[in-house]
Amino acid sequence: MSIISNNLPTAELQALDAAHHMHPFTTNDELKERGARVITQAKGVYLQDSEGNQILDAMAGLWCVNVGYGRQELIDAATRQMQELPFYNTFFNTTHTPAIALAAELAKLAPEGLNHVFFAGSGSEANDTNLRMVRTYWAEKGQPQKSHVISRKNAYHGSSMGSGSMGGMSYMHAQGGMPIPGIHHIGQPDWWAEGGDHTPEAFGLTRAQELEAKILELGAENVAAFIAEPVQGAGGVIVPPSTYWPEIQRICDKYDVLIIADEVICGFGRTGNWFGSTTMGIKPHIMTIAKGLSSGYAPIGGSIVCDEIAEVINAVEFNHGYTYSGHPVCAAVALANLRVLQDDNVLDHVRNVAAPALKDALEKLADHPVVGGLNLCGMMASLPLTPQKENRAKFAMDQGTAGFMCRERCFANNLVMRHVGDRMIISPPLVITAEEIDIFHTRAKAALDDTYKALKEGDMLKAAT
Ligand code: PXG
Repeated sequence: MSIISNNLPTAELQALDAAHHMHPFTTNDELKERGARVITQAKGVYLQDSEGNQILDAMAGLWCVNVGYGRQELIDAATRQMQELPFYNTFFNTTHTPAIALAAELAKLAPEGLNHVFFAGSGSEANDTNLRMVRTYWAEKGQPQKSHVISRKNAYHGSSMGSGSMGGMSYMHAQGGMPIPGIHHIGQPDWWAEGGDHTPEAFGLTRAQELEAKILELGAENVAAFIAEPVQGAGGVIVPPSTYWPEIQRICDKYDVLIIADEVICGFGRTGNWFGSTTMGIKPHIMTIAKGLSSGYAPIGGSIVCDEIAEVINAVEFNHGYTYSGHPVCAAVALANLRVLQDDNVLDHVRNVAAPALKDALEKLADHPVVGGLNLCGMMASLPLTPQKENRAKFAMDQGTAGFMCRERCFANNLVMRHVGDRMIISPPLVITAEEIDIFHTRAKAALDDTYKALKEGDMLKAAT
């Protein structure tokens, strides 16, 4: 077998990558032309690529490396667990201590009444679990018709058939037969892009009331659950107006509709609390977790389930599960991650240091002529780009063109900011220091300046009419 390592020249690695590796959410033929960026190592909040660049990762990998890269505690936990018991399943009346300990710890950290954990390998898998679990719950309660699930346009809940159907990404639904039947999508509470002349508060109420209208249209007796991210992440960091979640809660309570809070991004400190549900004042029946659960060091997800649903599901054989449900190595890494978050008081650091410093930095960036506002909740944020700051105008050219240009200029300034359409996304490791946030600010400002200059020179600062 030939050895492919970081010692090979970048071009050779890129050629091999293009020949054999199909990337997710990518036009692979275009990537082949450009060549994938090869990441070779990482420490703290910095990535290193095969050309030796030190890149500040303001995306925490993919919204997940909450404790930063290179934490020895997580590495040791994986090593120890691999030596002791690298794999055993949790089917057929067996269990093991990593799964036991992680479930118990999650029950302790979760809001009151959420005391049961069903493990999965990812957020997508966990949301597929949730879909089957809520339908099974109502069926076992003698209401099999109460099976419809309401979600939102531009939500992201994963990429498998169930989770992708519950997600509201139209470009995903265009491929492969999604959404599956029984899933419905209402409008999102994106005041910045869709609020027009309404106040954010009025707009939040209007969008929440779409849920009531949809429940009445379907018949409350047919609606199993509403699923939503407390703060939408992949949709562009959409922080709902303050009126939104209280109204959603009122409606779900009134019509006996379960709430699935998808905490895959919001969970484990991202919004300044253990869970985004706490930040937003939501009382969920199920929370989806993944990503920050293990800080991305090992693939693990799950559903934290309330007593009421667990009582019904535990009384029957729930014919569902994954080979890697509660994988011992992943569970051990997740436990070590939760220990780091607690022992290092990472949530206090977020509340007292990182989130205030990030807010300061982003407010300065929001003054930039090409930035049209700021969406911010704790350590997740987006800066929407605009050709016309005064009225939150969209660009006349194809959506995402300016965002892509800015992302490329971020890379050129050794910074990772992802773009969603024309919004720049920020979701750094939670352990980022105030000094590192200063560096983030300097690089982001340079990238925005470069983008603005290029847009001006290309006569691309025209607003859509
Ligand atoms: N729910 C939410 C809220 C997510 O953000 C998932 C579920 C699915 O998790 P898995 O582990 O199956 O990927 C996610 C994942 C992006 C991006 O480009 C975001 C996600 C995944 C991939 C890309 O922002 N979020």
